[in-house]
Amino acid sequence: MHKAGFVNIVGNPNVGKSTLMNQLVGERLSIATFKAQTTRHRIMGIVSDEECQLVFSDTPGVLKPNYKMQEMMLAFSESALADADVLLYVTDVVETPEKNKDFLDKVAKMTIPVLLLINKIDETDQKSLGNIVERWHTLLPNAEILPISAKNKFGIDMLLKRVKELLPESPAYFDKDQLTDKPARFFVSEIIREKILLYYDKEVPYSVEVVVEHFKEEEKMVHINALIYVERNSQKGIIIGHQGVALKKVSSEARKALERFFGKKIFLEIFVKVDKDWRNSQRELTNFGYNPGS
Ligand SMILES: Nc1nc2c(ncn2[C@@H]2O[C@H](COP(=O)(O)OP(=O)(O)OP(=O)(O)O)[C@@H](O)[C@H]2O)c(=O)[nH]1
Ligand SMILES: [Mg+2]
Repeated sequence: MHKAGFVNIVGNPNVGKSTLMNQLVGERLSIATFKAQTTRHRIMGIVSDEECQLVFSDTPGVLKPNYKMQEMMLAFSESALADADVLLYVTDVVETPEKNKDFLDKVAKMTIPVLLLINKIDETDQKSLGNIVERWHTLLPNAEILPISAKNKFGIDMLLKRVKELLPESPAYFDKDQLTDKPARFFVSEIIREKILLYYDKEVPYSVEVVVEHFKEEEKMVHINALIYVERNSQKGIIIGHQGVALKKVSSEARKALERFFGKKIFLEIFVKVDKDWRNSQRELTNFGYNPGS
């Protein structure tokens, strides 16, 4: 009997969904930073063996949209409620459970198995954890509750075992050697965006989109040209920095991370361009690959 299914990871921003997905898949597919709203897309990570195929989906943290891009992000999160065979609802030991109640109400009404994962238990003690478990039990009475630490890989093997038990009988959805639904270019832009999230403050990283204009993989080397789009001229100045120092630093960090990702030498060129208010332009969002419906 072969088992396969969609195991979708949802929850509020910054609770550790991407860290968890990377641990479950055993690869650093999804970028994860200390900043909320790091993930903007739905990203699949596929784990296969002889008897089963787990198709994990990492999704953006649930939020109240302020502009069109965030509407797309929320739509990605909601799409993960629609096609899940098993839902992993992630929370952590610091967030308020009542945040984003509408989304939680939808989760409470679901008829598929829901695992409520309380992440970051390395940051709390036994007694507080007991209280958190109790509160969540009232909020999602039908969910199985598992305390984990994604960062320390605590509880992950048990979680994998439980997910496999809950998986429906089904043939595989993807080739057994396929790792993700996204092309190499997507990971290039995400790795560059990760460095931007880490390097710049305030609104700047959130106003950025990274587009890979040229990507050519050779035997020992990958040639990449990327464009960083910002919303305003002032942001372009900040990204480039005095005498180009900031951009140089980001390029160099991104290049190192890309070399780890591809296991090859990377030739990377990055330019910066202004695209006014792209976060509110449906046309630009579609161009940039924000297509939650497809
Ligand atoms: N202490 C601790 N920190 C963790 C744990 N798991 C994740 N984190 C940290 O939490 C922060 C957010 O992690 P992400 O994986 O990016 O969270 P996310 O839910 O994907 O966030 P969004 O994509 O913004 O919704 C990062 O700084 C992680 O290192 C954990 O088990 N313990
Ligand atoms: Mg994330």
